Amino acid sequence: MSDKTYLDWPFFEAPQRTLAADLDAWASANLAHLDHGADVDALCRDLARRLGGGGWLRHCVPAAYGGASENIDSRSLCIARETLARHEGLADFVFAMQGLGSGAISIAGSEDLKRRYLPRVARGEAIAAFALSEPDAGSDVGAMTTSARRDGDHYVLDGGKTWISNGGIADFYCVFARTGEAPGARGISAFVVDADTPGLEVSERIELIAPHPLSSLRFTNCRVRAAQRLGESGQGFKVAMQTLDIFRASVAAAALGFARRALDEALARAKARKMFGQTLADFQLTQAAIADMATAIDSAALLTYRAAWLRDVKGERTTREAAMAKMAATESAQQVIDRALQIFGGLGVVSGYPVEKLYREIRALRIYEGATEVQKLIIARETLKAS
Ligand code: COS
Repeated sequence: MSDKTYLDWPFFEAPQRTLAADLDAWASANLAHLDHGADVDALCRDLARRLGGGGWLRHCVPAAYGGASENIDSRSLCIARETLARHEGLADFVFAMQGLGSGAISIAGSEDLKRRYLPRVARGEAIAAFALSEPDAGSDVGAMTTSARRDGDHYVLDGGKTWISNGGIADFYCVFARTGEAPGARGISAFVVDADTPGLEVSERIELIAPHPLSSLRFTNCRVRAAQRLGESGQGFKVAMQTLDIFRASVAAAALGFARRALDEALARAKARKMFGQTLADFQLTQAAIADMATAIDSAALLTYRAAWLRDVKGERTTREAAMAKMAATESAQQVIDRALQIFGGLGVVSGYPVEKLYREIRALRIYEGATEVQKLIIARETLKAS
């Protein structure tokens, strides 16, 4: 039984507590026996439909466009991701991408774009993707070279994107490209590009240690209507950063869900495993590990829900707090899962055991949506700025 006492913390109100209980029950009933041998793309499409059918994806978009609350509620996003990650990492991935992939539309889209895309995202009928990174512009977003040249009432996109989650199964991509108003971060704009737009192709499929759809994209003379632009031209970098400010805290929540599952598995194992005439849990060395794991989890939870609460309730920009949560929660979850695996001994590295899967699943979270090193940069900048 996973620790739920954190739900009593003052960060939450009734809707988040209800969401935690209802989604936990739904996940127990619906995600227990996912066939990981099946085609991962088909599995993700199916999960999007089921998460949409269950009403859970409504937490990824604002209420006016089929969402659950007036503005995207960070605490609900975090509760949903934590709960899904604790049950099934792939379901968390699908949920997260519907939010991240459509976040730029919620933040900066015209009324027409919001109406055309967001309700379908919330129902799981349209799969979303966020196309920011390039081979030479991952951490340094301002170095991107994919270009969008204005041509009458169209833009013409040329270049390449990589590390694009949902690449290949997405129905649309929020693409960031250089429109050249200024060098670096100040000359970028954002666009919604439908997957079937001529000139857009999936150029490479990338296989991962914890499989999910991931691809590189190629844009060749790809004509996109100017009305598909998100926000003002030249403001794309800020739209990307605002989107990441929301979703980075939710990455922390996903790490928290993985860590909680690892602790649950480790506790059950430590209590059941007999050796030297007692159980593994009776050894002080095991207890020291459990103490470290439990404390790391609560520390990560406090940072995560502080960031979410600040954004929802105080309406503050949470660049620093989201970066702290993302860094601390992903780094400590890696250690918690490693400790859990150690408690399982040899079984921990056997394919198919939950801790083995968690060990593969957690690693990417320390890299994507801003590696730990980038989070440090952000935290230091914001701290220096405030001093
Ligand atoms: N919200 C709103 N505006 C922001 C912002 C935020 N969180 N962060 C930066 N900006 C604004 C700045 O205020 C600045 O505005 P002005 O032009 O008005 O001065 C502008 O954006 C440029 O910001 P900055 O100078 O800080 O840009 P840098 O190129 O130095 O980039 C980092 C800074 C490293 C923080 C940024 O590139 C980053 O977050 N990189 C990681 C990206 C990432 O997560 N990649 C993974 C891809 S997603 S899977």
